[in-house]
Amino acid sequence: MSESHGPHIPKDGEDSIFDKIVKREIPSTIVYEDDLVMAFRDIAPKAPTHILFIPKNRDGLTRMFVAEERHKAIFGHMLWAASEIARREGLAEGWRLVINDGPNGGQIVYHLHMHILGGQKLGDF
Ligand code: D5M
Repeated sequence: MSESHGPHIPKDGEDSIFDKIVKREIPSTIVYEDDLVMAFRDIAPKAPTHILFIPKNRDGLTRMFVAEERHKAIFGHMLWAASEIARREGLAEGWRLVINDGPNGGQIVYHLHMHILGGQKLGDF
């Protein structure tokens, strides 16, 4: 992450941390990639399997709250990609898909992303 622990909000025209991962300017462990999404292991895993996946083209999607009609297709694709990544990771026993949105949702990186968590029985929340 960046040096600060505050939110990471890319300015207009600037790359987010996750854009830099897409461009391979920041190293990551990529577990899945297609034309539209990229998935990589979370740097601070909260479960034995903790994967983040993102739209490669942020297209204004800093957070879920700002989604527009044109983003419907990428959301559909991301849900399909989640199922594909879960299968590749062998998560047949179950897993969780999480989106942290905005300050109260605990969002740190303002490039829309989904978390896949699994590999153990997850606690209630
Ligand atoms: O969580 C953002 C997540 O992004 C948090 O779990 C850490 C992860 N992170 C931050 N930087 C990196 C890099 N460089 N590689 C992998 N994972 C990273 P959220 O609270 O949903 O915004």
